[in-house]
Amino acid sequence: MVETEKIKKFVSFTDGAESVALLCHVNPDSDTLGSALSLRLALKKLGFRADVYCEDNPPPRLSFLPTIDAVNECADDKFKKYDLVIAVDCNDPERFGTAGKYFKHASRTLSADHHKTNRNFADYSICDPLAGATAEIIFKIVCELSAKAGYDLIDNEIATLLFSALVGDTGAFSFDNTTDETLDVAGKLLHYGVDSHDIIYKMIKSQPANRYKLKARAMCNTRFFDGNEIAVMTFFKKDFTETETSTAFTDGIINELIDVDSVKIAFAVSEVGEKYYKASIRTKAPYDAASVATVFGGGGHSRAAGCRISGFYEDVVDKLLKAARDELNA
Ligand SMILES: [Mn+2]
Repeated sequence: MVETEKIKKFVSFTDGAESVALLCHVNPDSDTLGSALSLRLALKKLGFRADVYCEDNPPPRLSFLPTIDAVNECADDKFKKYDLVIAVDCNDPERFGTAGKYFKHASRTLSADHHKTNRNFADYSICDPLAGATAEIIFKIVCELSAKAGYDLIDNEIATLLFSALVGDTGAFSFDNTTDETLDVAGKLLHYGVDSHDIIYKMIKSQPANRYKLKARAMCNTRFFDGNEIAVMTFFKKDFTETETSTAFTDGIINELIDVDSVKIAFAVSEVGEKYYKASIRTKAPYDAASVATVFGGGGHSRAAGCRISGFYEDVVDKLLKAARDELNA
């Protein structure tokens, strides 16, 4: 849990600022988007210019998020030098991708994050690896902004954005990163009329037909190793092409693989370029997904992490298997 003093110090960095850029990570998920967009709304209520940037456009399945169209809406403006840049849910400046240009030009920089691999790259950072989502920290920041303003800034849109972020990062409160604190924040957000059932249905359950077809292919492509303790599912280029999908559609499919009883470490490998692959990693406790990802320069959380690897497909799988075996035997 983040100490109140740290939240107060974080908020004090907004004093004297007029313009704020909020930066999301590449391949944005509901946590980075919901956190940035909710903070944007709160800051706008207080009279700031507040803009959200992300290298990639939000995935279609998150199009229901309130104010999602605000992402990159100022990307064509000449305005680049913000008084303050806040990185949201990013463990490393590399995660900004092209949006990093705003970070470089900023007078002051802040970071709010929950990755234990956070590299402490901003002028002031709050990183709580025990937070289920960065949105838990953003909720406290908005509460502190409210206390300073003398009225409650949170409304249904802000609450919906934060709640969606919690749902995404905790698998609708089912992963082991869900704490009493997570549920406490979620409960408070419900007071603002958040439609929790609708959000969980849209984020976890409903899917377009082409994602279902992509999932079916990935399941057929799954290989099990070491007495079914390690498993690798693969999304090849042709799977994306033939189902008219993209890597944005793979989100969450790997969770079905780590839910197989015997599987301790699961990989979802996506072919993203010529001899270039993106790997998502899921583990069951006590095996650490982030330490597997770190072998390849990636990062993430204890149970969920990711990395990128170049090479021939079979070599990539061999490298992942070696890293997984090292983790199982560590
Ligand atoms: Mn997150």
